[in-house]
Amino acid sequence: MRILILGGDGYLGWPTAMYFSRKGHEVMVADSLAKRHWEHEEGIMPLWPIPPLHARVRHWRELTGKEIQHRIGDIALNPRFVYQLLDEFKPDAIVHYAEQPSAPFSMISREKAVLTQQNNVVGTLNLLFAIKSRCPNAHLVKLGTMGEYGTPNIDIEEGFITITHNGRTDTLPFPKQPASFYHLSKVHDSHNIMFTCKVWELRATDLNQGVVYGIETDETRMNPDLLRTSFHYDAVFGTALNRFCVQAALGLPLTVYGGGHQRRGFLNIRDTIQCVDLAILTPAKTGEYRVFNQFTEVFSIIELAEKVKRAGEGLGLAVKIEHIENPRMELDQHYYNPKHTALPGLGLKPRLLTDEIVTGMLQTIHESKMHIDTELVQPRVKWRAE
Ligand code: USQ
Repeated sequence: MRILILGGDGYLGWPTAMYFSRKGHEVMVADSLAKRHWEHEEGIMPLWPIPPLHARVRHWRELTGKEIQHRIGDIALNPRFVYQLLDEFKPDAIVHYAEQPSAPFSMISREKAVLTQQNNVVGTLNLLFAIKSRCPNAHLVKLGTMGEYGTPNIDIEEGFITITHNGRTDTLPFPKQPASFYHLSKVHDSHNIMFTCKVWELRATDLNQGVVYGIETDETRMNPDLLRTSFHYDAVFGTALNRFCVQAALGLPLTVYGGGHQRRGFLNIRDTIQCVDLAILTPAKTGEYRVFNQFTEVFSIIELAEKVKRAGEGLGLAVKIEHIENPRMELDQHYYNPKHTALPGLGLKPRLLTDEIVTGMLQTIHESKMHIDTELVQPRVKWRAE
């Protein structure tokens, strides 16, 4: 297949590109490199330096003999770039990761909230128009988020819920209660994609993903120095488990926000790729908009921190858990029971979070602890201004 990966320079995009290339698909990646720019703006760096995209694809070619085509351009600011990509590459499937991915980043200021929504919503809208015009049969696989649903006091379905109201019944989009301007941008995307599947008969899969953790995939392991993915531990782009592992490796207290009873869906970065592969192998039908909840396990934040503490102590590290004031507005105690049967139904074999996985992450990070900038660890973005 011809697979176009938008956001192919990112934490998920680059490993996805290598995975599909290794499987023998024709792969093109496109990226605006905006994430690297935002990192510089915020004074943030991934734990390990990442070669430029040009060098990454060259290293991949030298190692495997396989070509990953790459284009630099901004799908939100430059609609022509999107049309050109589709004209030139004629993709069968488009994996769309090209979005600002951080909730805290979107809450820094008016400017960052606008940037997040412009980048994400307009980028996706440009893409939808370009697909309609150039390759209406291509399957759009779009990265959404579990955070679109929030934490309602009922079971969360996969995208849609059947409701009987005043004696009448309908299947409707599941209510959305996002908790940041970033999560809101994904909700707006979902509405736009669903609408275009209906009116233009596009075909799309919205992957409502949970929090991803992990350092490596089979492909990054082929040469970690040259092929590794961008791993963040800072309070803006870093996510819960990845951050806790870095904190433990460095002997810093684990930053559990509030009581830590908030529950979320989690998955290994290797399972993200497996899920995208499964979605591509069984595409949505013409005119179909389908939603898969993409995570493998639910944990509370304190459970995660305790796992890291246990694994750290097994390695002789002194790990302390600290409950710090929650910078976000979110429920601490809540019901959380999201369904996630669609992807296992397509054959997902989850790689669950074992103590061995946490230990492996801690060991790898510990070897590089001299690169960690402790200044980046404490949260500085608050949801509510002082
Ligand atoms: N948290 C802590 N301590 C930390 C970091 C986070 O207690 O040091 C808590 C947060 O308060 C939150 C939970 O952990 O309750 C998850 O936070 P996170 O920073 O790991 O992830 P989040 O901001 O929710 O966003 C991440 C990705 C985003 C993706 C989302 C899936 O950055 O791209 O869409 O996970 S979900 O969380 O299901 O919406």
